[in-house]
Amino acid sequence: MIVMSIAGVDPSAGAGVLTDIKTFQAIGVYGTGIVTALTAQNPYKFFSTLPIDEEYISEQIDSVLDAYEVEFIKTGMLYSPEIIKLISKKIKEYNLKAVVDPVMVATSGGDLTKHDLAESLNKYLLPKAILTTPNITEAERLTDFEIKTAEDAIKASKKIVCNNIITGGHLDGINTINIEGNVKIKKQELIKTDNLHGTGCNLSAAIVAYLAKGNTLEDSILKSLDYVYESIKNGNYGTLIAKL
Ligand code: PXL
Repeated sequence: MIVMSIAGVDPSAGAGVLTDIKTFQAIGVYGTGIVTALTAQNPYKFFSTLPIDEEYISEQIDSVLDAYEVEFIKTGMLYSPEIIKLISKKIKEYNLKAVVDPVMVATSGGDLTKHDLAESLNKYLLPKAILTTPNITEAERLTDFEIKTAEDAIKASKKIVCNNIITGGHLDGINTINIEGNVKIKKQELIKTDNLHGTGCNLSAAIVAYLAKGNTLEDSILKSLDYVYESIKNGNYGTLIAKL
């Protein structure tokens, strides 16, 4: 089982492609990684971004898919509307099943893009996705609708153009899952910590790994919520580290 992450590189390895690969490995699938941008950052401070040319992102994708059979991918930081359009084209070309993490702002507060990506995500990428995994802020941007309560989250989930989970880290741990219009709530205990950097990346990567292992979309989401919860409890080093 070979999966793919298309995302940015966080050199501190808490977020982006590096943590995605660790999550894939921890769940037992082989991860490949396409780089959309380099960043200079640590969990507490975001310094800068260096985007990769679209042509070169395209070549990375083609080079991996030329050799490997991949069914499930996730997308993270995509940086620009042009890159979003490119990925949308590749999903169609290679018939990929994509989980889209609609990354717009880093946990540390750094902007991961200069652009307003919500419009192009809605127009080009989400209609082709099997799931999107916004947090509250991202769901608000995608829907232009303010989320203050659990009821608001349900309303927003119905406005999003594809299956979605709106994560509840900033809503008392209330995760809102909408699959084919059926909305379910999964509440989780919140863990007190100052290190949540990359937890969104790990969630979408875990979902892809569980899907590749043959789980249904709903089971993949539920197992991934547990996975990320356990990971945060263990210090959020991106993944669960095998006990030696
Ligand atoms: O968690 C969002 C995210 C995604 N991708 C990259 C990041 C971050 C947050 O810092 O750096 C590369």
